[in-house]
Amino acid sequence: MSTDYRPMWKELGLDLDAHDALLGVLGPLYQQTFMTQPNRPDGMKYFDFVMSEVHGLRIQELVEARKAGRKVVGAFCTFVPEEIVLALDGILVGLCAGAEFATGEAEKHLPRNTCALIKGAFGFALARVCPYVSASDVIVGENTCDGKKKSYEIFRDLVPRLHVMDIPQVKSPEGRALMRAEFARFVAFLEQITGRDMNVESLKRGIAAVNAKRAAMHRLARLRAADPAPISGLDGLLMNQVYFYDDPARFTGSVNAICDELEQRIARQEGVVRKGTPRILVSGCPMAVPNWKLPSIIEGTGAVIVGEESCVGERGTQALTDDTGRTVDELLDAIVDRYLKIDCAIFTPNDSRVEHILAMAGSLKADGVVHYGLQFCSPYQIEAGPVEKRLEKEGLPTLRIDTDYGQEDVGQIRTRVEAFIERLRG
Ligand code: BJ8
Repeated sequence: MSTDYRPMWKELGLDLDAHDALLGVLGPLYQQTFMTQPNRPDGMKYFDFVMSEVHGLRIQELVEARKAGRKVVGAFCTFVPEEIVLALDGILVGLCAGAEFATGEAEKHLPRNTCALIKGAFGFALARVCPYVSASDVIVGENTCDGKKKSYEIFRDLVPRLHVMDIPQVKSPEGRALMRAEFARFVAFLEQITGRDMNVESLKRGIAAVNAKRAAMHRLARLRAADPAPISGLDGLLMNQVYFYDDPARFTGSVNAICDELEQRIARQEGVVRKGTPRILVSGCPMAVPNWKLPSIIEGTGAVIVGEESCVGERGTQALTDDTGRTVDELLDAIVDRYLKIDCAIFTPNDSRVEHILAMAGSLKADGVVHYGLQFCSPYQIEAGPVEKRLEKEGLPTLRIDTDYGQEDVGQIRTRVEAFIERLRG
């Protein structure tokens, strides 16, 4: 970052010393994880720039947008409908929580056996190091897993404004009705804080912007099916992570520019690894910035990740919203139908998730699946057993890794991943 953003961070109420400490870790980690990769597509320079300015230029844009009267909505979950936020001229940003920070402080509010994602969210808010939390006019929580649901009762006191959305746990007609009512309540809430009314045109514009973003990610996913892989899994994950921060139109353009480049690479049979390199599909809990631990280990062993069955990945981007409705009600119905397709492990039963993993593994020509569970995440850790059984039954080797954001188990995970890759090679 060449500009001095300290006055802006101070105005946002950040603890400048703690924030310096955070950036002092993130910068070198990014350099070491991403910039040492060979033969990256040229278009990744844009994403490197976004990441270098993730607490700078992007925050400045949000601050300026707020001055111009727009509202910034922070969210922790892919169930928060961006179409609606955009339709009311808001900006949706993901609140990452992909690292440990001020864990001791977080554990004063939460039991130690809470997943790292929730503890990370608390740590960032308590230590005042996240400019996205500070720049949000409202944060949306969602009643998904028990950990999140109960922790929002405490989180409410740590942030200026929290709106909690109830999310069904069963994909039944009643579950759908609940989601429909909650999305309507979200519309009313946003209309009240933005002072705007949603109409067919604005909602169609919101749907078009988000669909374009998703379609670009679908194009990227199709290109990642090529062998040799034209882009690394780390870079693919990075694009999925930036999805949650960047301006939607600019992001869409940048992903499509990389896809143009990848198409040329594929035509030349050029890859980031050799043809025949073991191909891994990662499945499970979301990996938010700067959670690059497991992908770094996997790709460090000489395999390549070709897809992410994750909310920071294809679970989050998988279906487009039908935009053919002629009234706000019809369009809202279509939004609900789209979000109800998300196969998060909070649903019971959640059979469509394993079908989606199998479909992804088939289309991406994955040789094996690494299932990633965050410790103390009951939904994904419990679902991992039946998922593994089914994938193995279908002939898809599967490795289950349960971990957190700490570095203590890196050596042990590397040994297990190496043995798994050997199994795939065999
Ligand atoms: S739609 S996956 S983003 S809820 S890791 S906090 S589930 S204990 S993140 Fe998620 Fe929405 Fe579902 Fe996606 Fe709880 Fe598990 Fe922690 Fe988790």
